[in-house]
Amino acid sequence: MPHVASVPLPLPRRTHSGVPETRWTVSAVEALFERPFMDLLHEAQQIHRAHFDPNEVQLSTLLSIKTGGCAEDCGYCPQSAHFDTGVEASKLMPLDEVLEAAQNAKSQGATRFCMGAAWRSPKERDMARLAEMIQGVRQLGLETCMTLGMLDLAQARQLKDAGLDYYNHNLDTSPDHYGAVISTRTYQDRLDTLQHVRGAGIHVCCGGIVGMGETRAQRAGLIAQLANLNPYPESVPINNLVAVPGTPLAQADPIDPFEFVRTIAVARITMPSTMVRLSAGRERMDDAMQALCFAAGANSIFYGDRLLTTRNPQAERDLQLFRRLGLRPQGERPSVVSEDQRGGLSA
Ligand code: SAM
Ligand code: DTB
Ligand code: SF4
Repeated sequence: MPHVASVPLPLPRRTHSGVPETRWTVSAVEALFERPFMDLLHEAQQIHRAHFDPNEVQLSTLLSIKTGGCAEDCGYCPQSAHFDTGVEASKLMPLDEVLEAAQNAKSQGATRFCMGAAWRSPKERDMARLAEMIQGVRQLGLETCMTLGMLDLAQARQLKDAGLDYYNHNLDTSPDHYGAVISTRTYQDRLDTLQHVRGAGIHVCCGGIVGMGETRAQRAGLIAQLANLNPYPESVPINNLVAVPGTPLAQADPIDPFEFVRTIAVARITMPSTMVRLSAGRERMDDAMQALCFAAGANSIFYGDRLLTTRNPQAERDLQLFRRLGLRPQGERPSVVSEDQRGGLSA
């Protein structure tokens, strides 16, 4: 008989989508983390298959539209003005440069374009240009995402009116680890922004970072927070800390790779229909670890040679990995394996 470790039952809860959702206690999420690795992956893979094509991966490309000089003190971030990381501050990028980058992302196969700004929150004077960026990127046929810091409801509505599809705003870590990482904005500030984004009818992209010296219970605390958002986010980026010299977290101990894979699996199990994005930190992951992340239920990546200020795997390396694993970028039709791809398979 298959062995299933006993996990405290999640509590049923109200839903507004018609699909029953579950409320997760931190201890129930922690119990998932503690399951034998193979059992955990098996369950995550089953849930993944019930909701998605397991061989399809969604590709989002990032662009930093306003870099560095940020007033916040997020301890992981190379763009904070509080730390000396060598990142130079720049002004908001002109529209034509943004659209050129978006066109390149599309040509490389991305379906979503995520524009990030190193701001505490956007200023009124920037809103018109941000709206033009959203409209222009949409006209190219890409989904639009922005991450600009805190938003009030009026700002969220302005972005929605311009056509914004997704807004990324991360909880980053658990409430009880948060104070060790950031002091200039509160956890509640983040929850408020998420509510404004939801309230304006924009899809929510919200996740966090692991490898910031948190405990397993704190990783479980982050996932429980995300899974208990009602409804839970449409996209959940799971970042592995990119330890940048000059930031307070530069010397953080890297997380055990299997613990990272577990975090992906637990996100998949607790948020069955979300896009779980294998996010920052892939540059230091080998192909086998990334394959395990896809097996654990990740079905999206940041695609393109740069994240915001740090490196990401080259697009060609990702496509090669997809060929070896038989994964398909979302939006590409399933096809017979070509000669070219066979080359990749046998490489
Ligand atoms: N300034 C905006 C904000 O913080 O909301 C948007 C950009 S900010 C860079 C977006 C997210 O990137 C952060 O919330 C954090 O989760 C992630 N991030 C930033 N630096 C990172 C790093 N060194 N490693 C992993 N993730 C990072
Ligand atoms: C997210 O969760 N990760 C992305 C995106 N949302 C904006 C950012 C990762 C940034 C990594 C450090 C850098 O390149 O500056
Ligand atoms: Fe600023 Fe965002 Fe970096 Fe925090 S994560 S310092 S808000 S750019």
